[in-house]
Amino acid sequence: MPNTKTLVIIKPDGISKLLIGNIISRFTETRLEIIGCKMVRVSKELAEKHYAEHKGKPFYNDLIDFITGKLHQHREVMALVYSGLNAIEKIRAICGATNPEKAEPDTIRGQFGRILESGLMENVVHASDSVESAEKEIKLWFEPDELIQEIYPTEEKVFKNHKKIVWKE
Ligand code: IDP
Ligand code: MG
Repeated sequence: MPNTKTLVIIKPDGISKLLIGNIISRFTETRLEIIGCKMVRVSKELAEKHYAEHKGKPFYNDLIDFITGKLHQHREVMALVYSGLNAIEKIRAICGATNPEKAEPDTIRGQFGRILESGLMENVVHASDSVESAEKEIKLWFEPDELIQEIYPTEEKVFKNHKKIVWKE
């Protein structure tokens, strides 16, 4: 397998349970490289684009509430891009199965996930599941200049009347 990229999100339950360090340590064992990392307040629009494939499923509304932080004290998530050999498979193996009750106990989801009374699987992390979804997700969550490598082709565009917040002089 070639060098691949994958998007990881530490979900609001992972942030609330103070698991950022633990999760990144686990991923560090893979020796994959972090090429982007940021904290994000997830808008409904971003959540709906990210989980578009699940629209219409019984857990969809709860899933959107979950990822936008409505179920936790912490409204933010951490988004990371990992790069390296078999990145997608290596990261998903450490995350474990989607259902935390079925996930192996030595995986992140097996250790720290749970199923809510509503049935929603609160499973601490998201990780891309294929090269195609990784590209779609990375482009959704990150601008080109937020990554330390140019992993997909870019182009220069000039925006007129483009307002931008900068540090005050
Ligand atoms: P994945 O996160 O392992 O790729 P997906 O099928 O893409 O799993 O589902 C996205 C997220 O939706 C899951 O991580 C989990 O939080 C939630 N989810 C998936 N399937 C179910 C279900 O059958 N019941 C409740 N929640 C689910
Ligand atoms: Mg998925």
